[in-house]
Amino acid sequence: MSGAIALTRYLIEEQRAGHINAELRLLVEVVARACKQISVAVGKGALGGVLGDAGSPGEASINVQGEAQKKLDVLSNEILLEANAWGGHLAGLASEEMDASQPIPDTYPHGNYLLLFDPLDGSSNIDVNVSVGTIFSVLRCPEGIATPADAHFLQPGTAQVAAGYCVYGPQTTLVLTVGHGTHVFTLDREVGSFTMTARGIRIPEETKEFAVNMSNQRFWEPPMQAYVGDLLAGKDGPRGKDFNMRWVASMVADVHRILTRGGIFSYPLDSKCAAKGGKLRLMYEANPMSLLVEQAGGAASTGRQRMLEVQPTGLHQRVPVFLGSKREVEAAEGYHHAQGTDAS
Ligand code: AFP
Repeated sequence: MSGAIALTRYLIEEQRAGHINAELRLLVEVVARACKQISVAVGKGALGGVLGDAGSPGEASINVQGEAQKKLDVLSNEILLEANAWGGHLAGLASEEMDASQPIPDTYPHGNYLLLFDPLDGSSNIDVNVSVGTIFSVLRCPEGIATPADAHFLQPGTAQVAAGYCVYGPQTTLVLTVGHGTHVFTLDREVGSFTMTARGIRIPEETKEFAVNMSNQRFWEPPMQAYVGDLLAGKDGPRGKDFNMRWVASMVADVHRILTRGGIFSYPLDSKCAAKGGKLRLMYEANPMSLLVEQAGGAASTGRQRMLEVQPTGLHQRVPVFLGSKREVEAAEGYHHAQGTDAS
């Protein structure tokens, strides 16, 4: 692709433009390099002995979410921890696979940033060769805090200085924002580096495609029942157009499709996950995806509130999620506001 630039050059240009500093540039480079390592492991699959559950036979290893960990969940987490420990850009990090946040050991230099990540999103798809991914979010460490604790990570999504995901599918694709648009980089396996393949992507404001786990329909709240009911009613219904549905069950893959051609992704509140506040995690799933979507002209909401303005109360907090094409997210919010019950 003529004019295609490497990730490194893009980040240097952002630094020259004063959008990021050298420390953040190097941090993003370190995360990207870790994603390349994870891509190799995922690509090997059974040949690398990395499929299946972690833990010993009959004794699954369970993470803080109460979910059985896959070998690749654990391996991806280790790769990101190791890569980011010695770089000198971080004061601390937090992961879907770890109960508490982890300050950088004193044996290494400390930096000014906090990194949160879902090391391998879409675990239920690992063993069936469907796209999975890594999602990350970068915050500033509060001034004067040398050893950050969980509370220092509890900053609203608007405070993110960078966010991205890497999807491990037919291609390995890194999608990144440092607050100046959302850009796509594809891993050039021959060169071994990420090359920009789309700059400043824009999500169409309107769409005819929705993504939701329909098997949860009977557990949904009335606003969601009404909203999806009208989508399914199609052109003869109040929406006046037919909608198609997609659901990969890997948020990275569903959101990548939406960033590429539009659509709405939702994981609403339902009576199964209501006690937890939702299914998806705010700090390392909803917030980074919401920043990427907003930077691409889309919208992201809990159904009742702009996602990036949610004040976090816990590292592994869960929230209802609606994101994608602006007008469609506004439509979904309309159904929730109309029924006025505030669940957020
Ligand atoms: P796992 O990583 O535990 O597979 O969860 C994936 C996920 O968090 C997100 O990537 C999907 O959108 C969603 O859960 C899938 O949920 P369902 O399994 O209920 O469809």
